Amino acid sequence: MSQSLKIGITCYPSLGGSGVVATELGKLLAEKGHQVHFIAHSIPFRLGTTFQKNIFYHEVEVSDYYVFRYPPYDLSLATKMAQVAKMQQLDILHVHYAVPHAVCAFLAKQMVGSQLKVVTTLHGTDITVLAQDESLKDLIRLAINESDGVTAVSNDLIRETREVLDISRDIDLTYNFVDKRVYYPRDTSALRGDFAKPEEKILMHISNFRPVKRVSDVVDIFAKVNEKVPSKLLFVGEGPELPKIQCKINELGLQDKVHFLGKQDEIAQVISLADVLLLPSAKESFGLVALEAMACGVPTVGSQAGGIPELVIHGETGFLAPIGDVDQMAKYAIRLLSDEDLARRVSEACLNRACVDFCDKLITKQYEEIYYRVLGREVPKLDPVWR
Ligand code: GMT
Repeated sequence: MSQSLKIGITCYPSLGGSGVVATELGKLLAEKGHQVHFIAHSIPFRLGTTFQKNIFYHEVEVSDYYVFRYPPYDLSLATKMAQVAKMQQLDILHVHYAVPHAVCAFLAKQMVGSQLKVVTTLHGTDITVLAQDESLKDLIRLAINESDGVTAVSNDLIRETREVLDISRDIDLTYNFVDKRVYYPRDTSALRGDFAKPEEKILMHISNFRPVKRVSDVVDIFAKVNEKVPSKLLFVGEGPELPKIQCKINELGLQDKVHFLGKQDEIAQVISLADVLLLPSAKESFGLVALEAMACGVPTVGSQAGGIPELVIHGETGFLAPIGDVDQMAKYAIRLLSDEDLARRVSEACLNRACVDFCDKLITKQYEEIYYRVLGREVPKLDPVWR
């Protein structure tokens, strides 16, 4: 029997941390010789459109038959999962985000048979927001309990999943990871002058500008920092809170100090411009963006929400304060920005931690081990020199 696996992956293909993790994982698994089939309504944005060995894409087409008031995407997805699983003889269906993906995988497995194993990865808001909703709770519990393997991206998310859904099954920890061939400190000397004067520091916030990110806190922190340390604030991303934030910046007279960069693809290049990343979220199961910054040598100042403290070690690779404590976060940022020795030490610790603890190679191997375990197969002696 071949040791490589046939793996179906479903995720949200547009912007979002869960989609990024799913796509990057699929690419790494394909590099290792597994056959990877993405099943989604569009090509995952990190996948690109050029042909890549071992990677296939299956598009879900939604039926808009006239009796449907709402086109049933979930049913079309479940059917497509089952079709691809049968046609390609998938070993594993790995779904990212519980709703609707884990539920669709459960349905697909009913159509295909128990030889198809389902692995569900919980990413955060599927539990911290959606599972709090009584209309979804039982469905999410069912999908999790019926999965052959379940993983979550932090210990805090595992704890919250158990608590909110009152379940006791095993959940594996699989932290987010970064591809170190992409995320490393980039030379920004030619770009920095476009955003800041030589004596100014750069603070950055990258998100989908949803209320959970507390972007207003970012502005408050920056206003306090700027009183002590001449600096600029760069916003990357787009989302519903953006107009409110723009008004706040104008009210505070900070418009000349803030740049809005919109959505950016070359995140490693953009993050490397920053001296500090601000992440004051109200909820954050892991905080992929803080890891991406860490891998570029940029420390995070943020909140102690969710899984952030599992990633950012307070005082070593960044600084954390209670959610909403903008005074304390500003003090930490000022300290980092005005003490060159501290900044250098913290930046080096960031590079080391990202490379060792959140290395793509390590986390991909953890996922593979879970796949072999749920299949009841022995983990093959995996290639000792991978890259
Ligand atoms: O941060 C977001 O709002 C996007 C969200 C998603 O579902 O794509 O990100 C979640 O998953 C990421 C990847 O596992 C985590 O790094 C983020 O912390 C998590 N977001 C939240 O928990 C708010």
